[in-house]
Amino acid sequence: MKMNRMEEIWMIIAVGIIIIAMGITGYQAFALGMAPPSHKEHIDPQTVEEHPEFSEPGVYETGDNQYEVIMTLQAFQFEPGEITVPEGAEVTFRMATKDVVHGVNVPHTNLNTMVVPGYIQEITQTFHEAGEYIMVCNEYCGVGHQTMSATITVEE
Ligand SMILES: [Cu+2]
Repeated sequence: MKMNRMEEIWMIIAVGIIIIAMGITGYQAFALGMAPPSHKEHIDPQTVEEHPEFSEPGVYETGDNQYEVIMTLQAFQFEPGEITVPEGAEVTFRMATKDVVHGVNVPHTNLNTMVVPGYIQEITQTFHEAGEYIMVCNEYCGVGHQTMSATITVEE
């Protein structure tokens, strides 16, 4: 097969890029041990209320300015719907949904995640500024989706 010189050069470059990319991915996976999350906590979405951890949703102080919010989600509410924590608090949200996939987003923070039936979702956020934050569901979950929200009050 007769090939144009430029074609040959670009083919070598393209194959080279693929080999480099595979090399980087392989190095990250095997040498650095990077992988998708593997420690997943399971929960039966139909018996969330009977689960020892999720039977009493609420805000719990777990340490020095550390809080844990045990939260259940269902169409179309977050429970607890009102969360109050002091300024600078490190808040770990542990969440489980009782029905469909819901989203959890607090605008102007990095708190943004999905809560998928069957899994416990955990996300930690430190609230540095006092004020009132709104938590919204950003994963369409049904006809009342737009009313699904909670408030987080960060006190000075
Ligand atoms: Cu929702």
